[in-house]
Amino acid sequence: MGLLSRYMCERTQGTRHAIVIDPADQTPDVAANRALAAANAGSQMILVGGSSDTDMENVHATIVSIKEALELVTWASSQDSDSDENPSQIPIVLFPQGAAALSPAADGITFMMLMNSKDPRFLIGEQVRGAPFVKKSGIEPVPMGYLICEPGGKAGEVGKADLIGYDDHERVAAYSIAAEFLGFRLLYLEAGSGSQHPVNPELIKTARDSCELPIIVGGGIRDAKSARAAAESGADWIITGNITEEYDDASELQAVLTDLIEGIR
Ligand code: 1GP
Repeated sequence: MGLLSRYMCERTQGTRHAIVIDPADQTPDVAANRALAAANAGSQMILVGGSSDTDMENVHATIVSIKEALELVTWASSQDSDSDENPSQIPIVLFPQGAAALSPAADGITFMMLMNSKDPRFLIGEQVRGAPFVKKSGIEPVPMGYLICEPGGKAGEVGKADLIGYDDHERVAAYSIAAEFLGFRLLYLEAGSGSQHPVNPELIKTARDSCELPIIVGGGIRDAKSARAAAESGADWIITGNITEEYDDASELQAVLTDLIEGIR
């Protein structure tokens, strides 16, 4: 297992928080400021990707910009012996819509199968298309099962997902077991970015009880309360995207994320 897989799949660290930055929604500079605010608030990973309008160019520019900003802060904090911030340890990980939105500058990639897609493109097609690039660039692939639950949002539409129903415990359990049997290292339960409600916490519990895989949960989590509900149900990672884009002021964003992250610890 590579370094990034070990970092992402460690289950003994309690619930951790990551942000997802969509390069289609912001300039690389804005993305870097938001990533910095998240790092300072205690986020432990930056995912980069989106369901549409991302390409090699905007993904790469965004990752390079975030990387430079985090490195600069690392340098500054290394000059200050009292500081315990070390954002350089926060990995920047591709969370791609497909093989046409990758970058060699990332630390790794969630190499995923949208398990409940009805389209072979998202089950195996994009993976085959992107695998040579990942191999050549040397970025670490972290095998991940990706399951889209109701309401599903754009990710559900674009990915042609046969959505997991709000209360469909039987199906989520079966997929969780299959994800483990297929050798994935992580299982991501997605409600869709900007969704009206997050994944049902009871469904998270079922997934957690059905397999040994670390569980990532995202979509529609906009406050400390829903983040805590997901954490208490067994989520190892909580992902937020949209709330990151609601604040142009970095200190305001940092305060909101700090509150959310404290809620899941
Ligand atoms: C995207 O689940 C994440 O995969 C983020 O969702 O934008 O609703 O936080 P939100």
